[in-house]
Amino acid sequence: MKARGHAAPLSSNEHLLRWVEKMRTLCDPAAVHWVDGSAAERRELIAGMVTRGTLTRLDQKTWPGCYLARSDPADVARVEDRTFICALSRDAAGPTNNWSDPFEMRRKLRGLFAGCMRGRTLYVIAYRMGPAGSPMSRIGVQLTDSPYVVVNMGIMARTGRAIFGEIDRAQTRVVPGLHSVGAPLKRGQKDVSWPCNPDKYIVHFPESREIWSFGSGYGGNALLGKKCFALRIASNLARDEGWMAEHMLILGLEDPKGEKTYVAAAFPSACGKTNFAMLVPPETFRRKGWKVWTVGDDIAWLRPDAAGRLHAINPEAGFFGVAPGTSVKTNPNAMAALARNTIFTNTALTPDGGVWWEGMTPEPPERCLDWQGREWTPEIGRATGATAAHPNARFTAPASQCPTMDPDWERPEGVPISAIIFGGRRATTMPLIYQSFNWTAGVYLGATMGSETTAAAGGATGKVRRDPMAMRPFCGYHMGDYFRHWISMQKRLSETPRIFHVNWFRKDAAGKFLWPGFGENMRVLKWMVDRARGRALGKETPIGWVPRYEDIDWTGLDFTRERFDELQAFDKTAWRAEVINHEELFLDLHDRLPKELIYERELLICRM
Ligand code: TSX
Ligand code: MN
Repeated sequence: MKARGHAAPLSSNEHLLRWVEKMRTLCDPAAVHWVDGSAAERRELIAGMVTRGTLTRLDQKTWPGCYLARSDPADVARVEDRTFICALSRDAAGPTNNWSDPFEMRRKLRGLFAGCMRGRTLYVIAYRMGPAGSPMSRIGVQLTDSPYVVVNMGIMARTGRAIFGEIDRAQTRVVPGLHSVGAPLKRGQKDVSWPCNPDKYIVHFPESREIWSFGSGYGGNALLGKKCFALRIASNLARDEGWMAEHMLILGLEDPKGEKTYVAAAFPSACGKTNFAMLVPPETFRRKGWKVWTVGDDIAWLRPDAAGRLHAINPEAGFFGVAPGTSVKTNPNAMAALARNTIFTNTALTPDGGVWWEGMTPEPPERCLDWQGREWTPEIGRATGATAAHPNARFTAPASQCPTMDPDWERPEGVPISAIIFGGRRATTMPLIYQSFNWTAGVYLGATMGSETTAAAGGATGKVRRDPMAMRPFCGYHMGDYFRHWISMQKRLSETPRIFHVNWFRKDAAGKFLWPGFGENMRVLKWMVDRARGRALGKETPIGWVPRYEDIDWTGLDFTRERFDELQAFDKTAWRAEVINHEELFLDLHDRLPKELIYERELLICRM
């Protein structure tokens, strides 16, 4: 074992050393490995996982630096019902979070973690969320017994020796996170390829800024920098410190003059957020000089600068994207990003050592191994309904490999945000695009946004689920207080970003999508930028400002005025039901709901 060379601490921070020692004593691992982030270390970790069957090496000529992991079939997604916000008071967590008494939970966790790493190595990962030298960046330390997590964290965050150096130099307060797959090994016991525990706990202590994660090796449960830190803990930091931690992509729109306008956008799952973040403008736009630049695809940290303009950074360094549906047609930039140095999880494996997933190519391969390693053919798929890839199969790819990465994506001061976009998947009611009258009306719009559930999410399909700011599973405190924080941000800003709502998914009476979506969304984006820069007119409606047909650039697309009117139609009956539905969410939050939102609802009703 080379592990000896990694046993020496890479930090001299007393607090960190004491905490690592305390957790080592609790978890009782066979070895401790301080992650230096070197290429040699990564090679060793990967080689070990290939030997144990955790990773399968893909054909290195066609997929250089790429590997496939197959998870336990019971460890394939985030576990929202096992996710806890352990604030001192139940009320501080609010009705949208699972709450547990922090003292009781600590007792429970001490029991679960006692001896949980026996026979395994405890890895110490220092990671930074955010670019180097940014006052908006934050540091965390994750302890884990999963080498899969170490390698994925190495893609998703900035890790390694340099970050330990930052901890030592700045004596910064770091966010501690303890993670275990919860599968100790007895002496001589053979390991399985994907160890995990049926009993899962994803626990956050917002007051002490701690994360404890037990039993899962998968994505958002195990890569603690992402949902646990950058959203649930960071939303608490942001409220206390006057900034915002949001479930948003960030993109830059460059016009033919070379002027860039940045927008941040929040969508619930299954709306194609990653596709939007990497949008390819239509040919006619590209010829005129329009470009779309990617800053991030999932999380934005937003803060007013000294002049009161909202600036955003992407705290992440990689994409943890849903593979199914990703193709050269739907997202060529993601396909380029994942072509090398990528970890695939729960995709299918083709006979030539490549990966495949539903929607990657028009035709499925003649045969392959499915996400569980079983023989799969299109015939088997048709007969059993089994997909080759798991619907939540993922790629972990370095952001730097995305061809549309903005040259300024790691600018320490962030990028200035001119507009915020909310969206959802709605077959009816919601027009393609409208703009809120002002900041507070925009907060109402974000607070009441909803999306129809798809088969991929599990549960009933086609029902509207309210998902405020796409933060329902990620806000680490009371949703009513979160709305209040949003409203109060106006006071810190000299200029508020314009707020829009989009819906790419409206259907006609025959059940067909009215809007072609994908690159054509550029036309809508351009109107938003024109509005934000005071260059476009709008038309007032009861719900907000909308473009007239002639305000949109239609060159290169055959889209009639009649079709546009159908897409933008304000259906009074449908909106009645919509507003009544808003009340249901408000009832859940009533004791902490800002009165501004109650007034906004009244005004909306009056206008209708
Ligand atoms: O990602 C999507 N976007 C955003 C792209 C920048 N998808 C895929 C969502 C699944 C996660 C979309 N699907 C979009 C969209 O804008 N729109 C649709 C709906 C749609 C699907 C297929 C067609 C049109 C619309 N096909 C044809 O019109 C031929
Ligand atoms: Mn997300």
